Amino acid sequence: MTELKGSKFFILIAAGLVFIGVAGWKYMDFNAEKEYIAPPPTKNMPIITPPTSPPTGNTGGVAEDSITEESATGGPSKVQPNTYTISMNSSGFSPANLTIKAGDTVRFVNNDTTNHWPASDVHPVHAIYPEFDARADIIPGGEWSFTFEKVGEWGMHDHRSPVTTGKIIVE
Ligand SMILES: [Cu+2]
Repeated sequence: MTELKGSKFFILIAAGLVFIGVAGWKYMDFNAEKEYIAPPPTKNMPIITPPTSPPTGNTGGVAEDSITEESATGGPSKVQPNTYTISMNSSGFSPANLTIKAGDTVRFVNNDTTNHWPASDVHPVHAIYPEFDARADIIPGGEWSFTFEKVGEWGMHDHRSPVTTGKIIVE
């Protein structure tokens, strides 16, 4: 009798454990599902944005889209215009001399802590290529782009510091 009682007791315990296990699993499953449906609010999380770094201007006048120079077939094609970057900093224009094709664009990027003003020679009236004139200060971190349509050798200077010179050769 004691033995039977003992085994009944064991079965009862075992059934209880199974019940607790199933119930616990269901409960956790339910919680997991609930959590999936309603994720915790993120309103208090800090919004991380990538830092905006100033343009480095280290492209050194290298064409940014020179891959378009040749067509895929390698045959003669209309050459796509390129964009070149000239950095303006405490040591002047970098590069100071640049050879481009008619229709190409030059970006003048101010990487200095003072204003700069690229313009065609001759200071102060800029009459040699009047359109090639920023006509305003380019502030630190700012830039100005100009598309050269006229073929020729165009001397330039910094209108804010005319001793700073350079040349754009348009072929
Ligand atoms: Cu000038």
